[in-house]
Amino acid sequence: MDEKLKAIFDGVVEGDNVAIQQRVQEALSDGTSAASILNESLIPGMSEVGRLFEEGEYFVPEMLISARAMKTAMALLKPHLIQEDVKFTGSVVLGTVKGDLHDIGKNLVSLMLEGAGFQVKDLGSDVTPEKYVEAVRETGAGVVAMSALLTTTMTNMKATVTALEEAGLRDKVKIMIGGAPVTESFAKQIGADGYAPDASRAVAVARTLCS
Ligand code: B12
Repeated sequence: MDEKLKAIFDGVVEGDNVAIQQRVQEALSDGTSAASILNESLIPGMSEVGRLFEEGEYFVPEMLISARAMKTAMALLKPHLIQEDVKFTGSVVLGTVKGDLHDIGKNLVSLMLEGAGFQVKDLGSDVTPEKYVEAVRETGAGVVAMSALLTTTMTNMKATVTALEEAGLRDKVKIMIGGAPVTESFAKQIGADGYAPDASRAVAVARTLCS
């Protein structure tokens, strides 16, 4: 791995909020692309944090400080990842499902959708099925996008699909889902219309669902 990218990777793993700002800014001014920083340093850095947690070396506080460093870096990358002058492509209601506080992946999906010209209503994390229903009614969005990082909260994706059906909105919206434990076959199983394994493919799926 390139030295600068490795330093940013280390910044995420160590949760060093000050160093990561400097390192990202330096890499950007040296001409490293925002996409390389994201895909080669930040995302692998969070995967390493997950591995350390799994092995009992890291606990929730360490995960939290790494998440904070990742968010700091993402805020610096945001203007570079969002292209200018993009045409309005569609409207999306997005959130992390009820019981789940993981929002880094969801924020990335939001960023990439906005960058591709989608109007995004971001409901945040721990979003109840009722809140999705309410947001679809308010915005008339064509797509509902849900994120889940816990196997225990994936079931709330199904609960949201059911809530949209019961509210008579299911045939008015397309539903897409994602998050580390989510799969294409799970999407089919719960009656969602689309699945993507990462934020850039989320854009491609949203485009297909809107066309
Ligand atoms: C950071 C982190 C936290 C932080 C979250 C901070 C935040 N603001 O997000 C904190 C400390 C709060 C946390 C808490 C917990 N966590 Co946690 N966490 C993580 C960690 C290390 C990284 C997650 C992350 O941000 N990844 C980086 C992003 C970019 O990736 P991503 O989320 O997968 O998103 C990408 C794709 O999935 C996709 N995507 C995501 N959303 C969507 C949506 C759509 C529509 C689409 C199309 C695509 C898409 O695109 C994204 C970008 O490419 C993971 C480990 C891991 N490897 O995932 C554990 C992990 C998810 N956590 C775990 C656990 C167990 C917990 C806790 C239960 C721990 C505890 N004992 O309290 C709590 C639960 C709290 C709660 N109620 O939610 C487990 C889950 C195990 C499981 N199978 O359910 C993991 C896998 C760690 C592990 N290896 O054991 N966590």
